[in-house]
Amino acid sequence: MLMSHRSGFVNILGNPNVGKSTIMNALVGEKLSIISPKAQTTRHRIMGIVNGDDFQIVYSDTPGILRPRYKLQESMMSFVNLALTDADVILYVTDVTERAASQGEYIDKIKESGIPVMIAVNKVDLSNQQDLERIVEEWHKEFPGSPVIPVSALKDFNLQALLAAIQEKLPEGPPFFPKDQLTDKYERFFASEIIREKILTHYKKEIPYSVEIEIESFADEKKLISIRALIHVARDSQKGIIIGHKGSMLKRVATEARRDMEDFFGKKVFLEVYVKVTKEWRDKPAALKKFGYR
Ligand SMILES: Nc1nc2c(ncn2[C@@H]2O[C@H](COP(=O)(O)OP(=O)(O)O)[C@@H](O)[C@H]2O)c(=O)[nH]1
Ligand SMILES: [Mg+2]
Repeated sequence: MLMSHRSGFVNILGNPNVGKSTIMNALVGEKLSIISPKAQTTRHRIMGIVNGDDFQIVYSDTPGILRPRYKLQESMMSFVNLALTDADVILYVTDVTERAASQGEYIDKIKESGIPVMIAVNKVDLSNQQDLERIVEEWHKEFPGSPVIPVSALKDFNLQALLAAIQEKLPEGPPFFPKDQLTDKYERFFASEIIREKILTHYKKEIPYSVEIEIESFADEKKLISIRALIHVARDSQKGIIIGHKGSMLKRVATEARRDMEDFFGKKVFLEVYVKVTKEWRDKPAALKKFGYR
């Protein structure tokens, strides 16, 4: 008898900073999506594929739900809206600090979509039993019939229950991607994201939001990967901030990024990083297109 196969797109939606990327990485078992305490860390839709003998789950991590203030954010939100149209299952991520009742119109869009929803209440390590029971109850009221699963992606708590609930909702069907494929993105993308994560970590205020990384060249040679990256900033004044006193800041970014790249690619990396001013790129359609936004 042929074993039945299940496969589907599980799209991860929710507000900024609730832990969507942390959950996807934990479920996939690889650090595909960069994570930071700052909102809007994720700018693209990133797929993470998990394969078993009889199933394939294609997760999509998305930027958080937001009201766009510039063109880059409009594009980010278009990734979110797209994720609402092609999901087999919506994994709505919230955390213990959010209230079900105050989620706004996006929740209505999710309900109207008719797509099966499951709710992951993340960061339960920051809550207590009593509060948690109330929060779970509120989400049950908001989404009657949908599973509400408390998890901590950071502490790896209850992710197995989440996975089991997801698998139960997967439709029957053949795999969408080859069974050894992990993601829809190319190596260059991950190289650029690793650099952006360092910038999110080491710079304050508007700097991380004004930066885009371009991988000018990526040469995978026998023993080493040679990467040349450009850090685009939106204004002249930001260039000096990125570089820092005698280049100290940029050096730190490059060193830490190189180490993470070596972990990620499992190979020695030679990394060169330059800074370039691309005036107001966040509002320039041509620049956005070049950087892979729609
Ligand atoms: N305490 C706690 N923090 C978490 C948990 N999951 C994620 N975080 C933190 O929440 C912040 C935002 O995480 P991220 O995955 O980037 O959120 P996203 O914007 O929804 O993708 C980061 O500082 C994470 O380390 C969790 O289970 N518990
Ligand atoms: Mg994210």
